Amino acid sequence: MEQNQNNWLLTSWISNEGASRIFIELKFTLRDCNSLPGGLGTCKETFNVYYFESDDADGRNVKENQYIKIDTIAADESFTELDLGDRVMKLNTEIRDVGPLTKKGFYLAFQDVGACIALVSVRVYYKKCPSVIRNLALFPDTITGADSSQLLEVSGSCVNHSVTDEPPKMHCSAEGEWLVPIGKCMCKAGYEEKNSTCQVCRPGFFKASPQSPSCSKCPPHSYTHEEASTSCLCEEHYFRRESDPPTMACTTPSPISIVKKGKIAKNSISLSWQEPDRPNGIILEYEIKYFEKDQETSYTIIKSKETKITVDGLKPASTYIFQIRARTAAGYGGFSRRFEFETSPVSVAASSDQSQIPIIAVSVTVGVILLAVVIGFLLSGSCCDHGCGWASSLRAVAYPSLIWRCGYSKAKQDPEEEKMHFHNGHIKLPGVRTYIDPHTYEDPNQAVHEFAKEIEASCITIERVIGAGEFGEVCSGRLKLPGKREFPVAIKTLKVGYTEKQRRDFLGEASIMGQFDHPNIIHLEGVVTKSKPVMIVTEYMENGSLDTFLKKNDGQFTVIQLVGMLRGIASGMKYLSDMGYVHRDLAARNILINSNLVCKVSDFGLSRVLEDDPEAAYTTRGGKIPIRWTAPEAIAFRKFTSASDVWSYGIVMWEVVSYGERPYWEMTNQDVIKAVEEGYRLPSPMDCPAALYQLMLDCWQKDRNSRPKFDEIVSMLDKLIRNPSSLKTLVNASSRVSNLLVEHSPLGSGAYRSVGEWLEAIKMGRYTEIFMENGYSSMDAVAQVTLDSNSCKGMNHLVKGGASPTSPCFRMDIRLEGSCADWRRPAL
Ligand code: Q7M
Repeated sequence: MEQNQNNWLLTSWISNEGASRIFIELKFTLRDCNSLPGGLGTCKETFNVYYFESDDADGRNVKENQYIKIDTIAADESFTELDLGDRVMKLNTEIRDVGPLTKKGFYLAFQDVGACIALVSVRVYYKKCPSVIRNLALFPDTITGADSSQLLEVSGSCVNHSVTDEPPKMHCSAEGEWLVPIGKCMCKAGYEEKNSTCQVCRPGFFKASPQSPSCSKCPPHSYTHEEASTSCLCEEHYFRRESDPPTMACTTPSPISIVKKGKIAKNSISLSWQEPDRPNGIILEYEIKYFEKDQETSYTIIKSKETKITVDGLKPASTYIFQIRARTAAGYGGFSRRFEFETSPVSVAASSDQSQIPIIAVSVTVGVILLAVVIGFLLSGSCCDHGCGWASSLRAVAYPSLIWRCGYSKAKQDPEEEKMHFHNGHIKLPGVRTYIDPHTYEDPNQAVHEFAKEIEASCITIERVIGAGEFGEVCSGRLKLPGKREFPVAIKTLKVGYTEKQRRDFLGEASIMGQFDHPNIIHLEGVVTKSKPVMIVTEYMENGSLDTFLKKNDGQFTVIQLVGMLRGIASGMKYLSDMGYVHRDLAARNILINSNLVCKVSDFGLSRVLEDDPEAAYTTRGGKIPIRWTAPEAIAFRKFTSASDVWSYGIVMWEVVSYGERPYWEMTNQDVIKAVEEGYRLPSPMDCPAALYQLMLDCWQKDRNSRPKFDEIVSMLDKLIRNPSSLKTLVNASSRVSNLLVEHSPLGSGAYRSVGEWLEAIKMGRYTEIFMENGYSSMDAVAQVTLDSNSCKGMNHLVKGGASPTSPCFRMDIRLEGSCADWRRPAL
């Protein structure tokens, strides 16, 4: 109410953060002078706003007259006493801007010359064009210009994996809006635009140049396993000209189009053909495939370096189909169409073709030699006695190169031509289907595609990680193949960043598994090699590995169920041994079991070396062997055969019947080797049918030839299943000492005068004190020992009725039989 009011309110220093135009928004209330009794004359309805620029907070003490006035602010709305009574406040909002600013900051000041005013808020701000990606170029946060009509030109930078020939530009208006974009960036080759970023082309897709709009699927007969591909590689036997664009499909060389017959005899046909007109490189050789008409599953392939050949060894008066293809450095071209020629009839040939006689003579001689060699193999048991058993001698017959090494000369054949016989795509050996070591393939990729189906990654849904394999994660998931029902699968993946060797080893496993087709062998569904990650897909086994499963379900199965599992494993092993495949790491941990309790032989570890098998121990020669499961001859001199697999099978039987107990418990590998060598064997598991334990002992015969064969084991188990009462007889409890190694080659009955002497003899002298403390001071007392399997559960320790619960648990490796005098020499 006083005259000449001059009240100032000053803000603290405000940084302008680089902006040259700032905005001030004021919110205030103001009392209507008319509503003030007697206020007229002194009362004001406006106030003033000033600013003062300074680079720092020192400007605080400058005089009021140095402040620059921004404006006088009047209220749009004032309020009266009446409004006050209603508690209504009329809030005014006014915005002013100031610029261009030239210093780092400023003060604001408010001057009141007699108004009834309440300044509710002051908001100070500037405007910017926010960072944005437009046309694949990134434009940064840009503070608007000082002038209210100014447009700022801003350069953008191309986002990751994009390029441009004209740097993109845009304009930032004073209001903070982006205007008028010029120029653009494009995703570089191998990348495509998605959501304003450049995304890598997935394996199987490519983008050849920045100008192409998006990644495209590899054209027919080409592939890429890499991300960010700018082109696709041609599949084997397919080519693309240097001058062809990468969008063009790969094609085979133009196949041989004309095949002419030359001389025809009753056993032979001469053929000639023309080199293809666009051979795609120098032709290295031709492959001639032929078979008797309507017997396509059984064909022969011969090779020739020339454009002609005489095919002999044919049947008289028979029609043959011929197809020829060329091979260049880049691979094989497609086969020609089929050409049909007929040999001449016998009568004509016999009279007119005298020249056939020496051929017949040679053929007969060769046949006899062949027979002799085969018989020789059978008698000697092996052709190359240095570790390649019967299976490889069979293989030797199939592979001409091996035949040479084994001292068997090929039948009359042009050295330029090699002849191979096939049946259903496999090398033909009458009546035997043999396992082919994928290492015999020069090109491991060929091996894997020979034995394993390629699965498209899009058919697979990965659901969960269920474990870690040597090359990457093992997952469970589902497979939906076209025209088939979806079903669960296990998926082994090859981790990213693998080496070429790791990929080869990883897929080598699929080349092995893919050769097997048996209900008790883990079934390979296929492989994913054309995209990443590379995967091996097998059927899914709900219950995982057998050892863990049995431990989890201790004592839960009937004897028949256990024998059923063993029967399955034996049947799978019979199949593998028939195929000539030696497993080398048969153990319960390598058996998978599904929800129907069907057991399937598999191999979790590496297929060849057992480096990653936790059970594998180094032998003196540096190899790695799972000692507890391995036959003595395989440990001693690496004689791995189906007979050594039978030994391991016996150990698996023991593991199964004892629900996953560890063979030889915590004995060291060295002690195991020694004990087994001295003739001791695992004792019968608890409640084990005598017939099963007998079968185990048979499998553990030192002489490998005396061990049963897998087919005999299968028949034996079948017999037991058919006649369940045969399983009722359990191994006599008194003769069964769960933790003892049983001596099977009697070493004479030792008579010991004292407990100490006996314990020394069995290398358990360190336990003498414990025996004494627990009252076993005489051999008679020891003879009274009874087994109490509950006292030291799981460890199978020998405990006498009176042993105190605090007495240490220990193992006593002896055989208890009748009186003290009868005891055999204790083993360990
Ligand atoms: F057939 C044989 F035994 F002769 C043979 C098999 C020879 C050579 C190699 C192989 N390979 C082989 O068995 N591979 C293999 C693939 C998948 C082994 C195990 C699996 N596998 C499953 N099928 C698993 C599974 C599983 C399942 N649950 O169905 N591996 C696992 C796993 N589950 C690894 C860790 C954890 C869980």
